[in-house]
Amino acid sequence: MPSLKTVLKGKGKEVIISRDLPTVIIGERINPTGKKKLAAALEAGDLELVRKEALAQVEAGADVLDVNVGAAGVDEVDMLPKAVKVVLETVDVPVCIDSANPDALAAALAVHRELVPDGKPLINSVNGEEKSLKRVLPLVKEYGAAVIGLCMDEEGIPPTPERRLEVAKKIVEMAEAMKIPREDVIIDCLALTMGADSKAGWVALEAIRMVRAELGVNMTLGVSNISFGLPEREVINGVFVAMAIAAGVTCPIVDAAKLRSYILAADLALGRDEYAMRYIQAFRKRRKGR
Ligand code: THG
Repeated sequence: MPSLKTVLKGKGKEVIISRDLPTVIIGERINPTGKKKLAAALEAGDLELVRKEALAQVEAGADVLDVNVGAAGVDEVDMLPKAVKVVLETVDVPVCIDSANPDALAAALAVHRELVPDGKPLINSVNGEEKSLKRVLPLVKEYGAAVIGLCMDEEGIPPTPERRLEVAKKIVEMAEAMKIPREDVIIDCLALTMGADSKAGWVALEAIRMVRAELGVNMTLGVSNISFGLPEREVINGVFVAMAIAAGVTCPIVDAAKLRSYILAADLALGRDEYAMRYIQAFRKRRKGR
């Protein structure tokens, strides 16, 4: 399968996702999951922490920022567009608009278009359920966005790699039937926590290899999910992100400050960093106090 190119556009920066280019880092930190302070701030309508996290993540090497405001007591239809606006005002990287609520996605996309008329955001996400495909794919089309397709459907998250591939195929086919190009669909094979199921990592990796071989699309993965509840999460996340990249993930969702060095090392080990320039450059900058 040839490597497809997904182009995302923020206010200033264009980011290209492809197996032939360095791995693209989607920063995960604008997300109240496990962050009491951020959850409380969002509940109070305070977006100062969102602004801070946006700046810090770009400084740490994030190429795209995931924006998720899902927490108890937060009206996502109201807050997601506001958070996207703050991020677009603060940094120039593309955004990944993260919500399970299609109305919140639609509201955030409208604000995105207003602020960056020639931009191209990433919608996170659609899944294989009829009602999700029917509601979200028209938004992808209307806004000329790219979209993350989760490998789950009416029956939940398939337990086998083969069935995750089937869901991925269905999403890609439904998108193509609506004239959404295949390169604008990024598949997420889903990393579940290995603390609950020790085969969760393997199932995701095997699904990634199958999707790469059969569909050739770009792939993301919420890497931190894998280590919930386990000790030394950075060890697990660092090893797992390298294995996922080797298997075919091209734009993982991670904490850039913690995982960028592992991702640079993975790209180097896979022959995607000529003369080790990026790896050397990253650590040279760091020594100068960056
Ligand atoms: N796939 C897609 N999108 C996703 C996910 C995915 N979006 C959300 C999530 N999963 C990925 N983002 C996160 C964000 C934070 C954490 C995990 C996944 C996380 N947070 C720390 C915790 O809960 O312990 C917070 C601690 C801190 O850093 O302060 O682990 O799978 N498409």
